[in-house]
Amino acid sequence: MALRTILIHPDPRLKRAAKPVETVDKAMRRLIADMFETMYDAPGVGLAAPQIGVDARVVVMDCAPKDGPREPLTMINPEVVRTSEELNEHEEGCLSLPDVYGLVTRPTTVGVRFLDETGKLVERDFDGLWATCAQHEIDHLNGRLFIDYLGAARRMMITDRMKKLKRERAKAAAH
Ligand code: GNR
Ligand code: NI
Repeated sequence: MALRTILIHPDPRLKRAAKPVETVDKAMRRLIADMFETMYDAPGVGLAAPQIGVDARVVVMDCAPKDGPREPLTMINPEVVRTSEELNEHEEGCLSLPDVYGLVTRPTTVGVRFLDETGKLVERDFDGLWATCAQHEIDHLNGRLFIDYLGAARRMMITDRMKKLKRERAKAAAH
């Protein structure tokens, strides 16, 4: 297993639709293991493959309470098949946007069809943080970040802040 580097916005690899997975093989299970290690280390409640520069429709999540047992969930080629009419506003963050938070309105519950890490087709309903996170991660697979739901002015301010952060990190790494 290996920790992978999480890409920071802006990066063209975060803006592209990711490629569907064709076979769930050993290499895929190794990628999934690396993604969980990277997500728990960060720490975060979800991670999408494009965030580590991998062009594949793969998501890992764990929105279980921090004081309880882990509930790792892998979604390959996920598709939203149902959304509630009821909407819910939730404060979101993103590992590709360090220290940025914003309110995003999304359906309260969603049904998602996906392949699990064994390649089995699964359909599951999500609510609460799981529903918010599942939609946030599927957005990543479609090249969309949560700041795309905010106003243009706010988004530009955040993008400028992230460019500055990346410049400072590159400078620190060179020393
Ligand atoms: O760790 C994360 N927390 C979070 C909080 C509210 C809504 C979505 C998320 S996902 C985020 C990790 C991440 O960036 N996943 O892509
Ligand atoms: Ni994210």
